[in-house]
Amino acid sequence: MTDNNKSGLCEIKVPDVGNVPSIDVVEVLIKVGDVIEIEQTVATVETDKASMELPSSVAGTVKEVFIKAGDKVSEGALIATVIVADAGQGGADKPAAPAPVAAPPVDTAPKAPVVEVPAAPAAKAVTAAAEPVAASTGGKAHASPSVRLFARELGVDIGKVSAGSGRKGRILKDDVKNFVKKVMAEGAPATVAGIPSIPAVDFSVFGETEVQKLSKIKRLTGQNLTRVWLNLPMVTYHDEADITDMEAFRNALNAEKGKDEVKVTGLMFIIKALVAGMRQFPSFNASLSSDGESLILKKYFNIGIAVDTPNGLVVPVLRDVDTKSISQLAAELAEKSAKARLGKLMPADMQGGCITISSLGGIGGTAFTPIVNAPEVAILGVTRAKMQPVWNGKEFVPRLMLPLDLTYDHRVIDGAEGARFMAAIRQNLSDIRRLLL
Ligand code: CAO
Repeated sequence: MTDNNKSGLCEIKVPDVGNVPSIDVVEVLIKVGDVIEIEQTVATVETDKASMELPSSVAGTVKEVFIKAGDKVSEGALIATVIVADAGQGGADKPAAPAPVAAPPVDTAPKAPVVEVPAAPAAKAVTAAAEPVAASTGGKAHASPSVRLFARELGVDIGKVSAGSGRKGRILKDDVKNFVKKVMAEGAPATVAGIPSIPAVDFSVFGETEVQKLSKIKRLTGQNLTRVWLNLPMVTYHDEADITDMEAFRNALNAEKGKDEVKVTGLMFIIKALVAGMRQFPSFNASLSSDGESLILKKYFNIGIAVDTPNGLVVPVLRDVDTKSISQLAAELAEKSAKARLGKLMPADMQGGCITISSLGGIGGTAFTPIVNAPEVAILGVTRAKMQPVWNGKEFVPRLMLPLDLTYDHRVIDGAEGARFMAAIRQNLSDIRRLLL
């Protein structure tokens, strides 16, 4: 590996790091024109077993660099050429050092014969390298591979850790820890997609507190909702449907039912009105392909129903609702929501939905903005119906009005299409004879 020459141009090469066929270059710490010292780290590399730094055994000016972060190299690969700066410093006391000669200026030495210098006679394995490592901007930072690895594990760009407290300004683990503490105290930038996280607050300073673990459902729902919120440009459109006649029919229907039979709620009619709307506007019964290039239209009608349970929100799916009667749907939802509240739903019970309905009508409300249950493209929110005076052209008449909230993925649905879809649902509910069409 080492080959002395009087010219002053030295080649730094990858040394033998233990008969490893492929070595990953993690960082290159020198660039053309840098003046480097003996033992200065020129690159950090990793094998599947260890991370190590490759120090230079010559001092001088870097003429050319042949590797970059992310490269895969092997023993003997050329790292850089260096014009030796000082005849007395060329590593005369090191076996790998070139014969000391005065270094010519950088731009006058291109043809000089070269001396080969193994980069890391002193390279030492410091830690197991388990994960692929992103290229860092910390090329100038003076730190050992273990400290660099520690910083990477914490997501810290070591180049930003300014003052190293070690010898000659070397960055130590404590410097990285102190940097993290400082950033946290200043308001912690960059977590999800570069969005600043909410700073941690010690609430006990203000009064008594109690820590309660979130249920698994709540944690998973939270992750999913955050993902949807960050990925989908959503619009919520509000409208009201006159359900006076529908309600009269529903009451009559329930009056006919025996006391053990499941009562029909307005939700069953909403499901039917929604499905009729999806038939008319197929882009609502669709999902965007993962590359965002096409729309996958569904020919089946499965409706997810958000169910409130003691452990959090779950969404059982009623399948092929277009083929089922109102009474069948009522019985099926009663069974699935009971299962949901007992925590007995199976994953298959919650898969395959086309659109979700989130009904808060049994609780109250005038409007809300539900979040789309992606990869579905829309969700219909429902709040409490109430009697209102409605102008019929001649007089105000009391009508039962149902507030509806449609949130849709604006990448798939245009505003006008959303309004037309909602109008269709409103008409279907206001005159349920339309559901026969
Ligand atoms: N306006 C007025 N009354 C309503 C109504 C509305 N929009 N919706 C329901 N009601 C009435 C029902 O008719 C019923 O009255 P009676 O007891 O007199 O018959 C009562 O409120 C309770 O209804 P319900 O909520 O039990 O039944 P449902 O079929 O309407 O809803 C279910 C079933 C499972 C959707 C509901 O129980 C539920 O869990 N809702 C919460 C959903 C949720 O948490 N969504 C938020 C998700 S965040 O996006």
